[in-house]
Amino acid sequence: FFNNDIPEGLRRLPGPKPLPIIGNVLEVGSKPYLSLTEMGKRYGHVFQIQIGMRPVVVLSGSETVRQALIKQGDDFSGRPDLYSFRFISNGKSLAFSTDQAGVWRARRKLAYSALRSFATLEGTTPQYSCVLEEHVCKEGEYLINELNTVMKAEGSFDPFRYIVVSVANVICGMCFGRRYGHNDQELVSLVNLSDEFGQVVGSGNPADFIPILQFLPSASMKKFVKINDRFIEFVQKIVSEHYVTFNKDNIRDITDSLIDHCEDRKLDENSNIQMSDEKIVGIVNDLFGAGFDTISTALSWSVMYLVAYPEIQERLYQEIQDNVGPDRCPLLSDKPKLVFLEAFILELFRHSSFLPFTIPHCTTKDTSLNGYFIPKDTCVFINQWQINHDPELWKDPSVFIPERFLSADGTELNKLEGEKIMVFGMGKRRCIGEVIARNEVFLFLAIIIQKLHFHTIPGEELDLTPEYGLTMKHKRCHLKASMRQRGEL
Ligand code: HEM
Ligand code: HJJ
Repeated sequence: FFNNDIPEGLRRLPGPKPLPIIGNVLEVGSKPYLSLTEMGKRYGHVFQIQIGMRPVVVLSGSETVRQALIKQGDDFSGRPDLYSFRFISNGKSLAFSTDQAGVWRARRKLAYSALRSFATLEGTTPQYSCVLEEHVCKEGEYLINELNTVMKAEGSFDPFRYIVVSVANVICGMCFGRRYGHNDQELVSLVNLSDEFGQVVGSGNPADFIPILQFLPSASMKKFVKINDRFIEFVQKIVSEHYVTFNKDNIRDITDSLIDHCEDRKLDENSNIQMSDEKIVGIVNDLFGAGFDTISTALSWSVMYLVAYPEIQERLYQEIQDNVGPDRCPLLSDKPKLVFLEAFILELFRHSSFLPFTIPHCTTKDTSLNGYFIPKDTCVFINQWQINHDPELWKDPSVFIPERFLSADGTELNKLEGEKIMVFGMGKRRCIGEVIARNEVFLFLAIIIQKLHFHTIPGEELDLTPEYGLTMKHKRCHLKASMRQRGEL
């Protein structure tokens, strides 16, 4: 008997019947990207479930999602007030907070311009096209040496454990102007907690929707609060050091540039956007968190796929041998030639869909979609996994085939096919790190495939089942790697 008032000409949202108190929690289960994809087949591309007492609209289908996030972008650009989001950056995160449109837009612009200056633009070393390239080439070399050392000492390694440190160092370089050793416990222990972070913030966590669960003791929630506290403490310490050594005439990194903007804002008397220094400098939390968590997940999955498909790994190696050779570091300017690597990355994004849902959205006003009424402040899940596995869009969607993104003769990338994939969201809330992410994944992969050959421990099975979360990870495992001999094959 809730909201019986549907405006004339609009229909009530379809969806499964909710149980009292828990709603549809049981049907959603532990793999929402699969259960909500199944429900979409029955109820269509716009349907409603109830998590606890709270209605949630689930969107799938490329056209429907495009309509909502692009054509009706403003209506769907909010974030819901979810319990777990309150602990991220003390509730002041750019990506997860319920900031009003004006404040969010101003912060997003600051984040963009900071990333541009310290990733995309040219740095001080002329041999590199941008700061990002410089960081990745340096960290790539450290990573190869580290893996070589660990292989000699232990005979196998946990790929995520080392990749995440290298990736964190790239974003640390841009955000904080510093790097950490592969055995620095302060960094290693922090970035190795990201699986538990993602499991709590993943779309559909019952504790976000059912208030009584927030009062019951929960081991994962307790851990989540602790992870966020550690994260805040880690960043805050570096930020404080930056304030002490800050010099307006020498902006060293993203943290400095955000500190500098706090001054700008005070000078700008016409500005009608009220923002605390904390909300400005706090942007660096999001950039650092997003910068290490997403890319390390993408690269760790890549290595798993290389091991699962040895013939693909050989073809990638051969392509690098033929177009870059064994001696120099692969660069972004090699991208047009390394089409199979590009196709591999696209298929990795599509097949793994390791970011199965965007961050939850929220309607900012009463609206409608495909003729269904959606009230203001409704939580909206966007099912990216469904789009990437939709049989209407893809032939054999469950099979890993990089060639689907190449021309028939295998020499050209089919860009249009690649644009059907959805992993960075779209519209007003789309990822602001997309270009950096695509370039960083490309460069790291080219560098490690050029130097290393990855394989399983003989007799051990490879498990490619994802564990559900905001970013889905594979189970931790051990692999082997050997150095490619110069001129091998
Ligand atoms: C938001 C994907 C890397 C910064 C998002 C969203 C997705 C996404 C799906 C949410 C969109 C929505 O809610 O509709 C990815 C993927 C990455 C990646 C797949 C890597 C492969 C990065 C990097 C950065 C970054 C490297 C920054 C250094 C952000 C920020 C937001 C965001 C700040 C929040 C935007 C907002 O709420 O307005 N990303 N991302 N991401 N991403 Fe990324
Ligand atoms: C984190 C892992 C974190 C933040 C942010 C503030 C900002 C993944 C998607 C988009 C990227 C947007 C952001 C992701 C979250 C992490 C991540 C972790 C603490 C954080 C869809 O990034 O272990 O701690 O604090």
